[in-house]
Amino acid sequence: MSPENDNVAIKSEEFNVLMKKAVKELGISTELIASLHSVKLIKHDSRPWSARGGIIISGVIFLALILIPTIVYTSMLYQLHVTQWLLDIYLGLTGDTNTAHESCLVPITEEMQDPFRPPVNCYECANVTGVHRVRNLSHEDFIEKYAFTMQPVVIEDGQDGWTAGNKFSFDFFRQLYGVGSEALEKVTNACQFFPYRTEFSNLGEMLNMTKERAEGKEKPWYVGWSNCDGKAANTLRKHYKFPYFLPLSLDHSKTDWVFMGLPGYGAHMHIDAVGALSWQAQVRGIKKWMLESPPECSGICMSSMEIIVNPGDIIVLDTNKWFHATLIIGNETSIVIGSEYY
Ligand SMILES: O=C(O)CCC(=O)C(=O)O
Repeated sequence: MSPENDNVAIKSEEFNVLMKKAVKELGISTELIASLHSVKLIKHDSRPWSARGGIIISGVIFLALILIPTIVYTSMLYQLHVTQWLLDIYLGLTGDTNTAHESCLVPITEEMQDPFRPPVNCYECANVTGVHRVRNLSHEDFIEKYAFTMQPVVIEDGQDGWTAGNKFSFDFFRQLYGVGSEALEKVTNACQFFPYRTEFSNLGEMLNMTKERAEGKEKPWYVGWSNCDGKAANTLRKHYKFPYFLPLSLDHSKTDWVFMGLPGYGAHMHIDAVGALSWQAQVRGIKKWMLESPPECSGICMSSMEIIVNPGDIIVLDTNKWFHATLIIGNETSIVIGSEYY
């Protein structure tokens, strides 16, 4: 027993002796004594700490340690997080309607996403036996067979008529996002940057690497970034067209993604939680994609498959349902531009 509880026990013993005396010697009934205001106060004060403040303190501890983290964590996982509401309020006040480039105030890490993503409906991949390679893909076929299915497809004539293959290079991007330019400032402050295994913390640092390193003579590098700058987007779009097989009736993200890096490197195995499907145009270099079906589809879907994507190809796949990793093969620096649709 604690000293406080000892004290309480002694006091209530003394109190009981007094009560008995009053009943026996003065003839007062126990009900009358119990109804006295001062007795009520004494009884109240003599309750142990745990009975007085315990419930409130336990409640506070429960809220602080269990309930609040659970709500915040769960809401972050489903990207309906409080920060998103704050962001919406902010966007409403500022009149900015393009939310596609806004990043969450609390970053959601892959470790948090993977174990809590919604499970895949394995019927969607049960019939997938490999990657389709097609040409002349009509809007109707794209919608019916690929747009929202788990069937990955490479559209081999996807970049016909584009000049990006001749224009995009490390130097092209270094000029597009020149030191001190508005485009670089916007991309640094408002877009996403994936350093993968490099030490770069933003696009500016990456584009500032030495010529030797850019050419693969020093440390390796592979990075990705989203372009949410309007002027830079206009320049990029001079060299690539909206993929011909994508119907305009779908919702298309205004944000472009660029992935660039040296042979031998790529993205580690992961699954996305972006709620959109993506297309990636392999502008330069050759990229191998390794796909794995999610563990809940083991025995139902092909466990893994590989796809080689060549310059001129566009790959479409649901990166929210397939675990995926990439590896640049061949000798050339890989440059990819892509975007998302809903
Ligand atoms: O293109 C890559 O190397 C990685 C792309 C990727 O992981 C993604 O789009 O989620």
